Amino acid sequence: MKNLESLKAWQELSSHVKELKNTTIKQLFVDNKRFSKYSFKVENIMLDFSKNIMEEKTFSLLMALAKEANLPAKIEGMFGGEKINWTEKRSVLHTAIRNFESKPLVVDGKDVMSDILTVRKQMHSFVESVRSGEWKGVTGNRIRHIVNIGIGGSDLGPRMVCNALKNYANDKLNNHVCDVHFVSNVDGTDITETLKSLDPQETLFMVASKTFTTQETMMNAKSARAWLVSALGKDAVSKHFVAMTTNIEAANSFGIESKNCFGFWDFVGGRYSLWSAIGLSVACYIGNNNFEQFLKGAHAMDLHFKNAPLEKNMPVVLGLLGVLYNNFFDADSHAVLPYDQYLELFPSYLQQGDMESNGKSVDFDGNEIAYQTGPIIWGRHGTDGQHAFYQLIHQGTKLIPADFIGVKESLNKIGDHHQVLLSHFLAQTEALAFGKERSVVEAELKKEGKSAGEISALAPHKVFKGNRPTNTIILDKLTPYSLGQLIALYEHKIFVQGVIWRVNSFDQWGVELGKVLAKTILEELKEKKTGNHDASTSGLIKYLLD
Ligand code: G6Q
Repeated sequence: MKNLESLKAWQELSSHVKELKNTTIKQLFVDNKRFSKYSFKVENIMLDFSKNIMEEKTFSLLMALAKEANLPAKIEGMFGGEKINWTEKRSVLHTAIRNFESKPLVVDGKDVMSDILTVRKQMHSFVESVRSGEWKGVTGNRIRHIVNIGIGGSDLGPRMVCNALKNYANDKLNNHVCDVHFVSNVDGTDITETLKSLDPQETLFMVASKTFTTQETMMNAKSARAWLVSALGKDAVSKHFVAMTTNIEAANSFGIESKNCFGFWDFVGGRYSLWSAIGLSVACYIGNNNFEQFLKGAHAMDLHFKNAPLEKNMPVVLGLLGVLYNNFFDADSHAVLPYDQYLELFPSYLQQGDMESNGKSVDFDGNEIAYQTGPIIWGRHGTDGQHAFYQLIHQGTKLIPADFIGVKESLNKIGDHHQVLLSHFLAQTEALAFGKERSVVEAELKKEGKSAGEISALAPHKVFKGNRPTNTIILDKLTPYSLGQLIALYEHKIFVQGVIWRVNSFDQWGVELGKVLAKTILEELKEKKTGNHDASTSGLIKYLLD
């Protein structure tokens, strides 16, 4: 197989971008059809990608790159259950767990859809019994608090979604049926602070762990069990603990009965598992109907990704634009800026989704990669981000492509809040793209009555060069369905980029080494020994032990 940099489209892009760098977004907007050319809708999500440093030729070369990289066949392969996670010999089927077509999907001679539907039903009746109050704690109380204990993929997704869908967690009386809490960090403060306000009689722990061996999760689960047992006795465990795991045996040994274990499978990667049993806390919080809508939204995006032509395929377009800046404009990072308070955790969720997937430096064939792969993902919800780091995006020396995500209709209509929020949402991408020229700055300063000396001293500081690329993504409204679409959109964007960069987006070997070294250090800390390390690590161990 040819390497990426020897592909025709890659080489053409490379020489084309040299010329493109002399063009600005402002110049490109001389074409007054640019918005209609470079924006489209998928159901209730609109993407405007016109404010990019991209000519028609750039766009067609990006599409050619996708074809030359065999993207359409790779998409088919993922949906069809091919073992595209080849370092772990696994299919990648998070799309199957949100599939609502009644067709079998055979993997290794087995129809995975029937297992998926069995767990979906099990989750459904469990959620019903918790939310109706039929599920009782050991003292006969109903459950008012759910504590999800998990980390990484078993935490970030459900945590972000519960936060984003708070508005859908209420019953008819406008009360939360049950509240949800998340404990992830091995730092004892996390569990201690969470449990402080909870009544064990009304608390249900959900141990979310694919492997049921993760140190942080097991430690937190054991501390939670000790807390519960000290208040309500040993028999309470079966009524106050459930597990979401592929390792039912380990959950049983912990004291959780099989009927209270919700299974999933190796073909669901941790950071893609929120649609599976790992989403149980979400389903309990927002109810079955909303959870089903959430899955259906993701499924709709799956169908779009699978069937839409590349040019009108939202994950494909976003993915390729990311490649353009990452590989041809030397952009190291990509900002995700949601203008909706409910999406405040979206950037940190996406950090794992993207960086753990594409933060790789070895290709399909095990060769060291010479080009850039996954960017640094970061961001914060607007307008808070504006008052924090936007200065650097506007006037710093780094090119930071950004996605602005907003909603047309607010879920909280108070006075003019939403209009003000939208005004900032729109103004920022306008300012980033078009900037403010020196002549305009000088004219303004003159009008303010500044002297010639003052004008020439101040003007350079007030100039905005512009030409900062952005995508604008607008949801009609934040609903379980549209959130499902949005998350799936980014999941597929990550996949597209992984295909172009020729990396396995579905393994995460890079998190292993630190875990292994920590085991040795833990023993040393317990035995008060400095062990055999480099001078710095030994010095630090000694410092902490003294
Ligand atoms: C995600 C990773 C990782 C994983 C956690 C928790 O893709 O695999 O973040 O989700 O390490 O693992 P367990 O669910 O097995 O506890």
